[in-house]
Amino acid sequence: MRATCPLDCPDACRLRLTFQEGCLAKVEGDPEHPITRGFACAKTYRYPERVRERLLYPMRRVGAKGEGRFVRVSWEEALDGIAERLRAILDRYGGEAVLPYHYAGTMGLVEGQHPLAFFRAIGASELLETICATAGGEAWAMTYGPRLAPDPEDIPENARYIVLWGINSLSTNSHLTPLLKEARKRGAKVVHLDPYENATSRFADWHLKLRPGTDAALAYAIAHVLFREDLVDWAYLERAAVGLEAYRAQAEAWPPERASALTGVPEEAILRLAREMGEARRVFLRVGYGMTRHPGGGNALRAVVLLPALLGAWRYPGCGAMLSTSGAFPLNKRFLGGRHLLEGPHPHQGYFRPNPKARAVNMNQLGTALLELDPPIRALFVFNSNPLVVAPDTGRVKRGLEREDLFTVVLEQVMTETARFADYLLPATFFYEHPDLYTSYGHYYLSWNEALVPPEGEARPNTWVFRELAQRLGLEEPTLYWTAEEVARSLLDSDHPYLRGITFEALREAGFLKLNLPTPFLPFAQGPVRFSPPPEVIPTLPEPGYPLILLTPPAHRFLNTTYGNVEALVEAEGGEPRLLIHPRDAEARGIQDGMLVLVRSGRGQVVRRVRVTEAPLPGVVVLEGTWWERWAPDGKGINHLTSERLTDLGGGSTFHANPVEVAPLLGDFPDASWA
Ligand SMILES: Nc1nc2c(c(=O)[nH]1)N[C@H]1C(S)=C(S)[C@@H](COP(=O)(O)OP(=O)(O)OC[C@H]3O[C@@H](n4cnc5c(=O)[nH]c(N)nc54)[C@H](O)[C@@H]3O)O[C@H]1N2
Ligand SMILES: Nc1nc2c(c(=O)[nH]1)N[C@H]1C(S)=C(S)[C@@H](COP(=O)(O)OP(=O)(O)OC[C@H]3O[C@@H](n4cnc5c(=O)[nH]c(N)nc54)[C@H](O)[C@@H]3O)O[C@H]1N2
Ligand code: SF4
Ligand SMILES: [Mo]
Repeated sequence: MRATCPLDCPDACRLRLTFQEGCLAKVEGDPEHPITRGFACAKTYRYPERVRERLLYPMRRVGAKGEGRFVRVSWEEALDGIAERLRAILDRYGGEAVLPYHYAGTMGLVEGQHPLAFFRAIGASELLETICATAGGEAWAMTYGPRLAPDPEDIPENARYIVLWGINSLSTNSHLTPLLKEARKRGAKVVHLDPYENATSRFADWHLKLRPGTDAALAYAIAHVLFREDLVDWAYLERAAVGLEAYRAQAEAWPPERASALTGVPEEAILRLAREMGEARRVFLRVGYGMTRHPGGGNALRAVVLLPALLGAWRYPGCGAMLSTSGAFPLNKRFLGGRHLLEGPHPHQGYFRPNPKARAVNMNQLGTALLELDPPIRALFVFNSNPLVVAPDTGRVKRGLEREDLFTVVLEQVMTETARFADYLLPATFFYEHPDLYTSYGHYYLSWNEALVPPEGEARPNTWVFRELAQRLGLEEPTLYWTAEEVARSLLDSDHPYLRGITFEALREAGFLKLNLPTPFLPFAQGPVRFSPPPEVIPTLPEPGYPLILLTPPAHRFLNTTYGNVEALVEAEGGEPRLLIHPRDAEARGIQDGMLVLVRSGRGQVVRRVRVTEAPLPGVVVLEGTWWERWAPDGKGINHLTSERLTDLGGGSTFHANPVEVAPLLGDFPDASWA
């Protein structure tokens, strides 16, 4: 039986699933899917082990918040209890006292987005979904408009120079790798730009290490050389570029020697990179969200993705820049998650009402929202997310979740560290137990999953829970009660040529279908490409007392915190989170390989074991993976160190912009109250 992997990963793989007595026994990649090509990833082969840890019944808290003591209750009791408490809060304080906190535990549009219809129908506070992609998204929108990219399937035949910039694609976009290998066989060179050496650097023909947050300066220096040596494609720029003059003036100000001093990249390397790109022209640039997780991340991304435009790379199939392919899916999202309810004004819809002007809460500032918002958040619904561990500034998030007057409902598949704070904890289904529609942000296939087996225990889909609650509150909004199929039919209700022939029936029959893209697919071959306003250079700087910059990128074998409880994967990642530090920085602090150290930021401190390695640049320390708290020597996750600071564009997260200091841990572990 087949289904699409629901995880937040650009690959959106098609999987072959084997069940034994109704239980998932084996997961493999579908050989018939042109991107999946018959292999899953190191993580998803272990999905059956993840399932063994699942929650099976609704539960009510009996211990203190966070303690994790619950009793089993019936669904009736849980839903009645939640509805009663919610009604009291809505009556007394109104909809804005309620906040949904959700992200991409599943990328399925039905179980991921449609639950929002419930919150919009009661006029809840809106959550701004900014934790991952909005800085990049906004930067892309300013520069190119729709989030389109070359078709990855065109890369091998056409791309002659491949630049992987701020992305560890061998770990985070692993189905790009076979395409890169094929391109390389045909003569393409692969270059990686990243502040530390990782799997992708080792795969690449050439790795350039640059200081975090200095990408815009490096991009300008490349542009400087391209203009100076007349390697730009004037014919393309004349028809496609908007606002080139102001940009060119900025590039003038960044000769390689100046950029070298800021970025740490040797001048000769900048010259060589610019010349090689300029001579190749058929450049495929894969940018990740890595460089966007900085105070100047939006501007950095804009500066970098303009480079293929200077070269006219968009004229060739498989060439140009790829941030995401998501903008190609022309779905009709008007009713998804009750978006239409935000359009207002609304006729009376029963007792509780939508509120198009409901206040918005940036999900990167959950701690502050729970501790300081006025009027306060009184009910929090968490689903498809693990905020205690993934949101910045865990100290504040934890204090928020500990509030006795906060009513917290968590819908989860497993007992996460967030789930332990729930007043009611509700067991969610897995992707093969509920139907759903999937797009992708790394390729152009749309897919549909059937429910392949009945849910185990008493697990239920998110949408089922919100339907039940809606009924108990007497809500009348019809989209709340739509089945998955009705949601999917509404999404596919579009005349866009990319969706021609893709009916619900056809998609259900085939499982996955490629969008009807024009061939050859040449987005932005005619522009417009907006060079103005010229991107700003906003470097990430250390702070007094915190001279090192900590990066916290993904681990190869976890997907955010998903899989972080699967022992085999935890073991393969080394059993505990480790801080990578350069020998020069280690020596200056009397730190030796394998020691425990205290890592401090302006937010808090954690204890970690170090690995002394030349992988990071001096001045940069790296901790791969958003590990569950329980694996850390001090039981504290890495986001105790990160901040709620937002990016320049899109209100995004700044997970790679952490000024810290590191010192050997002397004596006992620090008291938790210090932090
Ligand atoms: N195995 C695995 N795969 C995943 C995930 C996972 O957790 N594990 N997460 C998924 C999700 S939700 C996402 S959003 C994507 C994220 O995947 P990516 O798009 O790859 O983004 P990041 O992993 O955040 O950053 C990638 C790289 O950026 C580097 N970096 C940090 N700061 C800078 C900088 O200033 N400049 C440059 N040039 N590089 C910098 C980091 O060192 C890191 O190697 O991956 C998805 N895929
Ligand atoms: N320091 C640091 N922090 C980071 C990052 C980083 O690089 N560094 N990365 C950030 C990024 S890019 C992202 S995208 C976020 C990700 O943050 P999250 O979206 O919170 O991702 P996960 O940690 O994987 O948690 C998803 C949860 O959803 C649950 N889930 C899955 N499917 C379903 C379902 O159908 N129903 C319900 N109810 N639950 C389900 C899973 O069991 C899992 O516990 O983390 C961010 N946090
Ligand atoms: S996590 Fe990504 S690479 Fe792994 S199976 Fe899922 S979609 Fe494919
Ligand atoms: Mo993400």
